[in-house]
Amino acid sequence: MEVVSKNKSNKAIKPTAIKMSGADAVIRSLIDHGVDYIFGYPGGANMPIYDSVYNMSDEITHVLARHEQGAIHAAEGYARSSGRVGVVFATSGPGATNLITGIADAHLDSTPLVCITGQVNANLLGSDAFQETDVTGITSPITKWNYQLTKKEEIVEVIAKAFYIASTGRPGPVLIDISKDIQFEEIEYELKKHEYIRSYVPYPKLNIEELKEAAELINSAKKPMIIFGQGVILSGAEKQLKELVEKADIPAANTLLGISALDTDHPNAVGMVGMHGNYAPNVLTNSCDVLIAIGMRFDDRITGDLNQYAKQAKVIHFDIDKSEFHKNVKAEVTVLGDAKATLTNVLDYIEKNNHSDWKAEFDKLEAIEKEEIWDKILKPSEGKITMAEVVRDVSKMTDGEAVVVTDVGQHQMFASRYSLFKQTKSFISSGGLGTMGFGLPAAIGAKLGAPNREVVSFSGDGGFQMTMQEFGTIMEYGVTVKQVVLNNGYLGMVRQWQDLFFDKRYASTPMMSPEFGKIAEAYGIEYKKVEKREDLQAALQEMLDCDKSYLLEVAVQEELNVFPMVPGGAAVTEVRLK
Ligand SMILES: Cc1ncc(C[n+]2csc(CCOP(=O)(O)OP(=O)(O)O)c2C)c(N)n1
Repeated sequence: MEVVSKNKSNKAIKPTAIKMSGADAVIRSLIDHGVDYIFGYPGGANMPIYDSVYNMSDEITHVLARHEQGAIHAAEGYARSSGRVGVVFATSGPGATNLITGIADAHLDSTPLVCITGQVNANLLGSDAFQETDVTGITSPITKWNYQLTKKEEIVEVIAKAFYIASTGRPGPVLIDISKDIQFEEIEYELKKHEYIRSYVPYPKLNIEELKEAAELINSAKKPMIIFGQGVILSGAEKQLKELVEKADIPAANTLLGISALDTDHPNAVGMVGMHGNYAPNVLTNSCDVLIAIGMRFDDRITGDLNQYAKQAKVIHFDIDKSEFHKNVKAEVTVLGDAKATLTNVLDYIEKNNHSDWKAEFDKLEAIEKEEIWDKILKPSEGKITMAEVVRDVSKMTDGEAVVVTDVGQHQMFASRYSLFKQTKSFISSGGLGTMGFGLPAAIGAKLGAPNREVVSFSGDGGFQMTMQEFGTIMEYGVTVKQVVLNNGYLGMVRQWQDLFFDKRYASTPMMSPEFGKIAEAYGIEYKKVEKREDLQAALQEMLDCDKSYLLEVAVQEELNVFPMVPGGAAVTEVRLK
């Protein structure tokens, strides 16, 4: 059975006034907000809502995950590949607390989610009732907004508000906790669009002075450098970024989540900044005269030691969230607004320029990185297969068109460094929270959010074992995900740190795995294991050609480290090549 979107509401909101139960109103609202998939898990406190899903199952599809964490990562993957809001259901108590990791993940990565949890009857609140947890209390620091619904009249409006808040401005997760009693009660359903909340200004008015100041600095810069983040993708500003990069001829580096906003092979693309980013953009962050940050937040994995970060540069910070300004890095000029709007408007003031000498400095350092690192891991003449080879081969074989999903660890860094991209929204990874177990469920959601694209998910043997039960979801819904497990027999990234900073004392990082082939077989998923380099390409081709889900296990070099590396707390110029 292949799962396809059933919601024919055409994403338009249709006002209707009709009597129905609170639970029916929840589902009707979702349908009218254009939701086609709900990822979730039922239980006592959301049973009426599930009964309504059953009623309206010809208009909306519920995807039953095998764990609420799987459901929420799937919703995140869906949101990231489709650019729409992901929707998750969980029951009260353990159902709700199982969502926490995913909510925190979505919060740090600005992923729009509407999470709907069931809650005990309103009259039992505060009595330590069965499966009662204070989920709005627990999630208040990790949601953009949350609300406990105990009044039936508020259901429709609060859901509309949730979609509005989750998807506008800087997106993020919201949570609505609905007491069970009002799910049964009858209400008058009439959907209204929510487009205004007092003191919430998701799209601030552009300030022309800021734009002019930014343009002036960019025009006069001799060594400008752009660092772009996921803000570009979230606002759909890829075209404007490219225009800016080309018109002013500026070298442009990406953060981990900025990957794929600009084609990897663009002549001005200089790779990734940060702990395992590329040598040139890391080192030259401390040589540029103007640093233009677009939709990124100067995370500590990007900056290393802030006291030694870009001190020589005048910083221009484009962001939609003004609390990001001067938070970590002091900016000379701040430009508040949605990246698409600010970049479109700043372009009017940007002069054509040429920075070939400056770009040549990047080329020089890139050549050093390639010689020191790339050749050894992309074309090794001996030893076991490397993670980098697998990632690069998949990119070549999919012509850079696949959606690459990763889990967390060394393979994530190899995937981010060696994948090639030609399309936006093509790299889905847990950035801010670094959540192991994210990969497989996120890949399921990513496929449902972008059904016409090939989705290839890379995991390590450790992270894969955290959520591999989601093979059950694949089995049930026939979602096609190509899952590659890069098996090094270790919790590789932690082992790398033990190697470099703990005298190779491998405490609890060697890890046994089950026979993955048997796991795959149990779920009816195709499987192959590759151990020899000469078999790799054929195995990858077989996986990519397969029209069903596939698990490919690759036995990779056990103790290979990811370089370059800016050690934690070091300056970006202290980036190590070995
Ligand atoms: C939920 C969670 N627990 C622990 C960690 C710490 N951690 C980061 S990477 C890593 C090792 C990952 O090992 P594996 O999944 O085998 O991938 P590899 O690094 O070998 O590619 C660990 C334990 C984490 N990021 N997330």
